[in-house]
Amino acid sequence: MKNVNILTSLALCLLFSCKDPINTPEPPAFSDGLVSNENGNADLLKAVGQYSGGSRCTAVFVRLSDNENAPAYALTNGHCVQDWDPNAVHIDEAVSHKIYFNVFENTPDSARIEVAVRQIAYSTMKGTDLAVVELNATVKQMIDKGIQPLPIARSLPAAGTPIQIFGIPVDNLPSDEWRMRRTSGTQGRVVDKLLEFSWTWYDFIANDAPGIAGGSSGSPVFGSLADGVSGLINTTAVEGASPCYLGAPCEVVASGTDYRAGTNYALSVLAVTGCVSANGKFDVKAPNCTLDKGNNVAIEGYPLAATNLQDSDLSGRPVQKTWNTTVSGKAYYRYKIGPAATTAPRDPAGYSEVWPASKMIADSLPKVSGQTILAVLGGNAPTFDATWQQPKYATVARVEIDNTPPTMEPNVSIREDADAYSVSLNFSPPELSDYIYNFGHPDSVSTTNTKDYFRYRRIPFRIPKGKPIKLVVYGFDSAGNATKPYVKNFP
Ligand SMILES: [Ca+2]
Repeated sequence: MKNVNILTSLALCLLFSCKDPINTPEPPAFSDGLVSNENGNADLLKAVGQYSGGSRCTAVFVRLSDNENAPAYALTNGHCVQDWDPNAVHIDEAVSHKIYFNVFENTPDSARIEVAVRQIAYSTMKGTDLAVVELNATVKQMIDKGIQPLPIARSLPAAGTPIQIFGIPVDNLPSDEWRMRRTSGTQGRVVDKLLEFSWTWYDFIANDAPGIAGGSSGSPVFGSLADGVSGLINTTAVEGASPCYLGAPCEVVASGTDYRAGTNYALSVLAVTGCVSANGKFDVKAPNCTLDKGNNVAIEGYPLAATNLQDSDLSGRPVQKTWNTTVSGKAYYRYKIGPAATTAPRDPAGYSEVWPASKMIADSLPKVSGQTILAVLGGNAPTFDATWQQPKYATVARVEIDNTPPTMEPNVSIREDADAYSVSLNFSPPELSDYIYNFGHPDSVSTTNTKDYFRYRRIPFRIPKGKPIKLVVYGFDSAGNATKPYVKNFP
């Protein structure tokens, strides 16, 4: 009987390619650092490649179905493939990107396997940071190149359990070390709202793995390799000069925001599994697909940061005191506004009555420092119904109310030649995002009355030699708060 059973299961294996995970041997264990594939022991990691688009990222070839004639798909971050619009959803857009697979420590550049990206099947930075890219190859053609797809996990690793991450960091590394590295750590808590730059992300998972750097974006996160890809690394808190700005993601907490230096964040990819059609193609309209389908209003007019304690800033420009936001793309909308800590765009409670899109959102911006959120739902029916953009997919704008002076002083470079001093003013957003300056005879240049000052246009200006000259410079943060004056007397 036993022999018959073995024969039967072998026959089944031939028919079904033995894809049952129960029959999959546990993959080998790897150590942190560069991954070598000398004996083919890391062959299953050929599916992790370097994404080459506008920037360098990591991508992973995943199995969406058992149909080997279907297109091959890889997952990476939205920010690796698209513009940085915080509310756009991109579907089926052609690009000229590529992915290099087979990038191990011992693999020469000539042995990398280059596969073109046929199109962005799906990409968004709205609520998450996910791209599904369709490769210019079928699953079978990838397998014929020696690259097997990795499964998508059925659940996230539990908080507190070990995770491992495979990716190709490039920052501060010579190009001959742009090779796959493993890092490991512990699956952390799920963060309800994570903020960075203009983005608002939900349910990202924190982790503590070291070595995440530029190029790691899109790196797959695994509990065990056999379980498959559970998430993708998208950001890390390393450049913490200004929390919640670019490179410094911050978590929304009851008291405001919390910047946790050294923490990485990953998005879940579990939802991708529901977005596959019967023929194995990725399909955001598939009945079980919960990804944002882009049935959304567009909004514009709000600033990234603001302070409205006065009517104008030191340079004389009027201060934006309201949301000043126009809504387009749908005939009607509902909205809500409030502090990030207490405003949940995905919660249906608290949205306004229905307004026509012709009406601008002109509510006052708050005066109190902190992150404030505007969430908008749009629809073409005059009353809110199932055809509308649902709260789960609300369009979100975020403004940082910042009432504090820049944390940096004006950054002034002066070069001297035979006739003049050449002055350039150096930017460091968001703390030094704008400058005004004036110079002239020391008695004629006021440090306090700035109405005659010039806005710096990123072109160095020249101060002639030979007479006493006073130079005054003010810097501004992105909200418009001014530094103390920088004053220099020449010669
Ligand atoms: Ca400030």
